[in-house]
Amino acid sequence: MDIMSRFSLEGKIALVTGGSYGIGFAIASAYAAAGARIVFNDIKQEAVDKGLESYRAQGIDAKGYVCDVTNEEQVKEMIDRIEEEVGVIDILVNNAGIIKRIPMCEMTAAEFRQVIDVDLNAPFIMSKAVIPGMIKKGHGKIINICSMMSELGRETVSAYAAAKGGLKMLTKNIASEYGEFNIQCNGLGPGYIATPQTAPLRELQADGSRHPFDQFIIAKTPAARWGEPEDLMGPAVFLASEASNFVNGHVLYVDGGILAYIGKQPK
Ligand code: NAP
Ligand code: GCO
Repeated sequence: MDIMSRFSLEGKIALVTGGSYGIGFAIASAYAAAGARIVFNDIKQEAVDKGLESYRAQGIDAKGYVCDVTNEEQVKEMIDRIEEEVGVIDILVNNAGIIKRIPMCEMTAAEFRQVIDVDLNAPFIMSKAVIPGMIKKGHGKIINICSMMSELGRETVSAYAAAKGGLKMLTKNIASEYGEFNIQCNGLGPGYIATPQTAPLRELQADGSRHPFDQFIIAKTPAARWGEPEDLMGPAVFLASEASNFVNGHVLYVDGGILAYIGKQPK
């Protein structure tokens, strides 16, 4: 048996939201290497253009669309355009996300809502838009980018944790409601990954020492390092491929062991 063919994405169309750079870009690059046709969106034309350049530099003929994933009208238009210009989507990665690191009692309701809108409402809007096509096609894969904050809280990230906790349950509900149509919906839960989103947590201090949070994460991670977007490629391909056709409603954590570890004891 050619077991590796079960990991192939040949002939599949994959849409990665917020895929111009960071984790989304790494996942889309891995999907292209596994044979998929890549489509991505970003909120600004310049980000889409930058993303297209980065994909081209890797020899990937991606197609980019400007779309704010929180805007249901824009999402509907984008999906209609993709179906017309590329084809019906087989794989959706709800990757687009924001974070606001503000002590909860100093956060405004508008700021809280903005994070919930991008990190939770948008995956609902995006999934609702692609599921009908997947049902017609007889298969589909939805991968929601969750987080350590789908399981744990920490100071200043109340909105983000609420959104990512909700995203874990939305994942389980989509799996429950649409599993009978051969649609698998799973979460991918990255640990602490070195991307622009976490750059503030890794900034060198004025005295050249590592950021306290950087040192904290190293002590909390058995792998004793930050993750790289590349660490997510294999797990993401698995969840998008036939190899995971009986995996549904699961959140696959790719965290170097953080969730399993109490943390390095002080010397
Ligand atoms: P990032 O570097 O901040 O990239 C986020 C992407 O989402 C950007 O391309 C951004 O576009 C796009 N985006 C934001 N709001 C959008 C909207 N309304 N519509 C369309 N696109 C939008 O983040 P990242 O670190 O790659 O993280 C990607 C995902 O992984 C997020 O869901 C994040 O919560 C999650 N995650 C990250 C980590 C980590 O340690 N980095 C760990 C666990 C989970 P613009 O740049 O144009 O705003
Ligand atoms: C933070 C970080 C984390 C990571 C990621 C961890 O401020 O705690 O940004 O939230 O982004 O979600 O899995």
